[in-house]
Amino acid sequence: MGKETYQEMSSSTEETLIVVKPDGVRRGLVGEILGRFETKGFVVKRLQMLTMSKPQAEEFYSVHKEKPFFKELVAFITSGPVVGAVLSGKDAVATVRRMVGATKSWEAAAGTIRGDFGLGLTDNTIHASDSAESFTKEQAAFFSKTKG
Ligand code: 3AN
Repeated sequence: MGKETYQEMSSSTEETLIVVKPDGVRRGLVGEILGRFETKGFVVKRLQMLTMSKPQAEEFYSVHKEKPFFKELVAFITSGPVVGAVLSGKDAVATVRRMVGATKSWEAAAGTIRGDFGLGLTDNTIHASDSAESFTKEQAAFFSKTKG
């Protein structure tokens, strides 16, 4: 492998956060979902199952606080345990979002997680950070009670 190729690869390695939502956990999809990311080549850097408190969920979803569906979103994400994972790999934010698929699961392409595992909107199986800035904020909110 040439030096340039190596630098190009290493410079685009980044991290992102995925959260398997309560519907995904209830339906037993945690292993399947994490497996897809591992098979793709992402490395799991942090992993935690927890049930978010209301304040934690409001912090986690703070970018959506003016949206009409904010209350519904907070009520849903706090409705049961979720599993959050920090994934590391090439172009992680954009690549993981492509694997997650469109927000409306019924419109999400086959082969994506939302496209293959559900028909919901609020209950759309999985959350994934949409930018490096969101990742930083969401990781802090998600792991606020966790060390390491
Ligand atoms: P995504 O998760 O695809 O980035 P966003 O950031 O537009 O979607 O919305 C955040 C979350 O809010 C979505 N995952 C979905 O659960 C929920 N959501 C988005 N739009 C609506 C809506 N119109 N009604 C109810 N919930 C919504």
